Amino acid sequence: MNTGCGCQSVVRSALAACAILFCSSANATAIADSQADYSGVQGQGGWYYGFYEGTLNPSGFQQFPLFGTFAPNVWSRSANAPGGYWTFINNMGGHPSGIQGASGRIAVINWAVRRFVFAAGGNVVVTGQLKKAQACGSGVIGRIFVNGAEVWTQTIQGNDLVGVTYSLQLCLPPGSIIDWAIDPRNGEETCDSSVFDATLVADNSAPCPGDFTCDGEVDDDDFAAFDLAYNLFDCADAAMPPGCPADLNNDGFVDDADFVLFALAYDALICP
Ligand SMILES: [Ca+2]
Ligand SMILES: [Ca+2]
Repeated sequence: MNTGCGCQSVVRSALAACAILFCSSANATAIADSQADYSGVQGQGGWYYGFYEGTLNPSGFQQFPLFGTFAPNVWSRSANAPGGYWTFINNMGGHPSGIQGASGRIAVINWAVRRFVFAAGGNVVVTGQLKKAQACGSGVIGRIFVNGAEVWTQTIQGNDLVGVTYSLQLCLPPGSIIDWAIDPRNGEETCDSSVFDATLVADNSAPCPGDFTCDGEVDDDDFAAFDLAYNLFDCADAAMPPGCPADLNNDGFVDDADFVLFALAYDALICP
């Protein structure tokens, strides 16, 4: 990014001060939690449950038709029986399908997918874990896609019950789609039950917190978003966008102190 302009230095200083004085001590505001929000209703809380087949990327996403049929509180394509699919998603993670057709299941590659549609958008930190739920098999590959692009991937060995954690700082335009996909790894589905979860938290200490639309500029569309939040004032207001992104100093309210920070960024226009 271009950082040659003096006014941008002022903005950076102001934002750095925010980070030191306020943001680091403020409570992070949760936007979504894959475990706490999990339900038997597609789209509830912005979450969807499904799989990829054929087109192994977000454009191939299909929703699961069944809840509670494979096992209690589990999304799936079929019952847990010969002639069905191994593919499922539960509250913790899921299971893909592969070409072994183990135990009489249909031999086809499915990546099991949990999807979050972030209607409001904004700066977020996404954290979670990926690990095996059974110590056997050839392992899985976890993949995270944001608006169609893969942003994170990790191979987990078959016996790895510890796995890895991840943390991604993202600026997500309104309506962004995040997918957490479990790939059976080389099409081999044996023992692929895995944990793959996620929590989204508002990140008001992001490099360009005034850019609510995440297009790299703080301009009129961001001003409109700020104005809406300023009129609502209280971050606890039910109408406030999740995470209260316009609360630039993280004190729980969108007021004149935030406007001062926003105006600096608006004057600079281009994100640092
Ligand atoms: Ca913008
Ligand atoms: Ca504030």
